[in-house]
Amino acid sequence: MTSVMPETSHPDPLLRPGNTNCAGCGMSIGLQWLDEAMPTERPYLVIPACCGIVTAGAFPTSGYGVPTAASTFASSPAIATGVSIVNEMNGEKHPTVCWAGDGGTYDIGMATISAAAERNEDILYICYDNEIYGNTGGQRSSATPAGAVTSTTPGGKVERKKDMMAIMAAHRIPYAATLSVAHRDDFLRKLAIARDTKGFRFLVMLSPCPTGWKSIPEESVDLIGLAVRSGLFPLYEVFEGERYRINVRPDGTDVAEYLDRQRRYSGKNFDTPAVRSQIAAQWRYLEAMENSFPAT
Ligand SMILES: Cc1ncc(C[n+]2csc(CCOP(=O)(O)OP(=O)(O)O)c2C)c(N)n1
Ligand code: SF4
Repeated sequence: MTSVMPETSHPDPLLRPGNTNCAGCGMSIGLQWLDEAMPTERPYLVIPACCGIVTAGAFPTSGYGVPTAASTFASSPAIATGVSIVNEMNGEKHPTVCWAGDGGTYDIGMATISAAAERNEDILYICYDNEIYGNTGGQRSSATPAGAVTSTTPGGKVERKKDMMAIMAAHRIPYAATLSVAHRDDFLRKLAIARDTKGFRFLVMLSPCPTGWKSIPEESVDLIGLAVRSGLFPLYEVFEGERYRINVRPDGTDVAEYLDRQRRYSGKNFDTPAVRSQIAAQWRYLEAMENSFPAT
């Protein structure tokens, strides 16, 4: 079992104790590892409407121990652009980090993410993808997988999940990668690459959300481990939009082990064989990309 305890020794942690995150929330792990990856030049956060800004709480107190700007849904990469430029003008080395949910990334923030990526702004964009609009009651987003029951898809979502990594790779940004809270070393390694790379970097982590997924909080890390091992959530990196590296391959774990532990997949029309064939198709694509365009 992977240890999720952070090793930061900073006296004021990036994610302060006593915040409002639910038990078993993937954000809590991701934010602590972000802290661990940036012990000296600490990040400046820009966070749109999402659970992550609820975490900050009410002014003048904050759940964050680093400077944090709250933005509208659609504008976090635009605001981060300004923060990053002012940092550079002032000679400051603090990384500018957008921390956003899938609603703010796959849906409502798409225009400004695309614009900032195309300009190759010096921003580290991290999406914690819990596959729903979490803090407003669990509505479907374009990151919600087919078949998942949400408050706006009571019979299970019909459409498939949007492939945000492919979209970001198509912008030919310096670095894009997927993150798993069950793979701590891989997670921290990718954060270090992203920290040390200039330009627009995009990281997306599958973020367990017991509240929306109807799962057991204590199983959050194990769930993500199953998502990776079954091939449902591939861990891989894309450099400059054209060089691929797969980090973990499926080990034969049946995706049913992941699906069966979440009540959001208990809708009567849910089709596990369809998920298995989507996984197989996804892997044919990824293997072809890595074979044709390997990252050396
Ligand atoms: C333009 C706009 N539409 C809707 C809302 C209401 N709203 C605030 S947070 C939120 C859900 C955010 O979902 P996501 O980005 O996935 O983050 P999560 O809540 O899951 O952490 C919504 C719909 C808003 N603030 N602004
Ligand atoms: S609703 Fe989900 S994403 Fe939001 S704080 Fe709770 S567990 Fe985390």
